[in-house]
Amino acid sequence: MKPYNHTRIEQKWQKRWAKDRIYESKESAKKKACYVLDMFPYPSGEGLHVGHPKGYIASDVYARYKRMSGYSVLHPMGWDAFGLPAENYALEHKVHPQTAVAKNIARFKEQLQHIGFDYDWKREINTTDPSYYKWTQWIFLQLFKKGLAYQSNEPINWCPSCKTGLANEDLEGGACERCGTTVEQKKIPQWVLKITDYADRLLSDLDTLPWSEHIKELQRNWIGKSEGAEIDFLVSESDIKIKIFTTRPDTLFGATYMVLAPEHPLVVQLMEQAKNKEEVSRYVALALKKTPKERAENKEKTGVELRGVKAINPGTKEEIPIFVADYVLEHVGTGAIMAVPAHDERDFEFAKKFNLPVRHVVESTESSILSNSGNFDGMDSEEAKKKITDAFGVPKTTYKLRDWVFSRQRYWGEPIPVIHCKTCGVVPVPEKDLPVLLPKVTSYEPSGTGESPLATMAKWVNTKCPECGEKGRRETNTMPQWAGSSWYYLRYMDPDNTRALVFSKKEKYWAPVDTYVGGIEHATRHLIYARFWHKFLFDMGVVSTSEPFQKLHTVGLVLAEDGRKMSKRYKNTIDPDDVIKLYGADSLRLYEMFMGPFENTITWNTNSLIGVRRFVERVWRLQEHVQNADVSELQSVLHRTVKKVGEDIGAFKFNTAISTLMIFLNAVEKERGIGKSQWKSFLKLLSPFAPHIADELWSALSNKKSIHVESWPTYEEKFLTEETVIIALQINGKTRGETTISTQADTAEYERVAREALSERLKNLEVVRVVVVPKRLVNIVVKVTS
Ligand code: ANZ
Ligand code: ZN
Repeated sequence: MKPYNHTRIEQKWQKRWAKDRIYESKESAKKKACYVLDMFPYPSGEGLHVGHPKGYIASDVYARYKRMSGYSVLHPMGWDAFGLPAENYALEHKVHPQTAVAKNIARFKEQLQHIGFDYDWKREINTTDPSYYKWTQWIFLQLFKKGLAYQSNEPINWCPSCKTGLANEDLEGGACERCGTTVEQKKIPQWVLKITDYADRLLSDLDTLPWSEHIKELQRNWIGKSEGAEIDFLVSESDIKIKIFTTRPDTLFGATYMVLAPEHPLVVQLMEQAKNKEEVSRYVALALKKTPKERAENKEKTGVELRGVKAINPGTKEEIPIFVADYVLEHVGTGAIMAVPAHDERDFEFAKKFNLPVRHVVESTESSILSNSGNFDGMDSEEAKKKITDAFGVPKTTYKLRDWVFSRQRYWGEPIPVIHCKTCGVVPVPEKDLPVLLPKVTSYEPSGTGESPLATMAKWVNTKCPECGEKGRRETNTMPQWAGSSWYYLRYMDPDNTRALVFSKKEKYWAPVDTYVGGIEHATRHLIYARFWHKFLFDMGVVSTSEPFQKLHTVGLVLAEDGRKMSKRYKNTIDPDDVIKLYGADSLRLYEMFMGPFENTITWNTNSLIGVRRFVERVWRLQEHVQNADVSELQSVLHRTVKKVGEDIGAFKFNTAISTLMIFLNAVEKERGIGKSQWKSFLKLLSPFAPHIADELWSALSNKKSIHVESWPTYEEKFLTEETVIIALQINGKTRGETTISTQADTAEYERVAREALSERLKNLEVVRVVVVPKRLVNIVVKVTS
């Protein structure tokens, strides 16, 4: 037997697989499709550390299992390469982003190839390829034509450090998710996508998805649907109306004051009529200086009354005071509220501080019943919501989800394909002129003025209006990083198509993605954006399913050995290439799948990796003990292993699948031998996890074809029955019979079986104790009567 040389074996098989093209995906009339997808990586300059491939290994194991189970499998890989990180890396290292991206991709690809994945590299995509982003731009044009992409001048989140506008999804607690800088509000012309038009479907279709409740809840909260009413309150002695949004119209009669957000347009107007104009304007100025985060974290409520100005509660017809306070947010509801201190905690705090009346209008008994509410007294609160809305307002549904701010004032992104013309306005670039190429520039530093660096490229910017032929200016903003990743999974189905985004026959074959694997951090951004675009493409008839991804598995982090996140910054990253050199890709793969439940965060442990490597070596040595005839003692455990490993892989329970393989190996070593056909089955079960050694040992059996195109072993029910042993049954040390019992039985089961078998003899005897010798005997000790 040759020594186990993982490097030789792994390089040999990686070459062979590529040469024989065994992983190429084909549409096949005879086979069902199974599309297995990884969230594609951002090719950063740091390369991969051992945490990154955990999800890729899992999807690889699953894809291999599905292929062997008779599916035509699509398991592609590509690069999400536009966006800020690539551009910042390029700026820092003084190379063009395109050069940096090409270099980083080459490095990533090399690392991935060493791990032995079964990707169909013929389908590789790169979001920065013009042949790819042509279709990203095409989707934008369709959105524009359907009125779902519009220009806005509303103030948006602006990161002064990244020098670009950001979407709400790009913030974390009011700060730029990328660099941590507190964002400002800035008025710059923006392109915005009307994702809110899809809010209801994004919400209700969650119920059709077999995703974890946790992820669905994250999305539900992000969309944040509130059902309620809009009610107008009249300002006394005027015809000014203040429109409020409430989820509790049933509490209208308990509204004892009103509050306007400091930014509310009526504040300026009403301030003029107030007796304390100076005070109000000072308060407003102060409030506007606070960051959204500071406002959200406001411990002590602040505010100022518009003295001398009153509103009329349409329910009670009473005059109530109006306040300006920053606990009311400009872009929630209408930016104005009716305050009901008796039933709303925030209002209550405020009312206490400003000494405002608290009026209870809903008494919670068995159900909630109205009081102090005129004609509505005694009514159930659910009914009252409807009745009061009918009488005083209109039903209204609001969402926390905002329209998607879609333009960035940066260089490294897809140009937005429109032309501005003095006469014709905004004119879409004709589809035949796509892609609008991102021009090569020498300086791509962000200008910081709110204009993209592209704006300085006169030659590129100045063009002809496609409609009137007069002078036009190209849009100089680019798309956000999330654009290319919002539809990439479709392109893998048909990556070379020059005439369509995807040929519908291919789309119908592969869609939807069967299993999608990636990080939980994408639960509310990428996964909402992609679902939005997908639904839009569904409405356009481009895709045939209303949801893009069926099963979704989130991968748990791999922490560094020191327990911290792996990061260049902490100098605690481990390069998979180093692990592969020392222990082999098969050991790395097995270890990452064995380290614990897939979705858990787990600390890297080199000793455990070495333990896994020993398992691989034991498998290697087993080839010496293969005999022609099956070892009958192994039949039952083998069939149980086949069943368990298949079921576990299907359920992403890789760690228990591997321990089942380990238990089987123990059984083989105990028997000191394994039959050839049993050995073949075992190698197949091992092959998704350790594809190289499996193929090496498989070919040693004179098999010509790769194990990875073989079929998955099947099990027979009749072998699944548990193993049994025969045990002696004794009373006071004298054998009185025997019986069979499962080898898995515990002491209680032994005792139960023995008492039952000897029940005739034990009649009228007093049992003192029961001695169990597992797999040998049960001795029942009884009181001896003379
Ligand atoms: C009266 C009321 C009585 C309210 C009550 C709640 C409880 P959710 O459910 O989170 O959507 N609200 C409305 N616009 C606001 C704004 N711009 N800034 C801060 N708060 C605002 O919250 C809806 C409730 O939040 C609304 O219903 C309103 O207070 C408040 F017992 O109206 B409610
Ligand atoms: Zn024109």
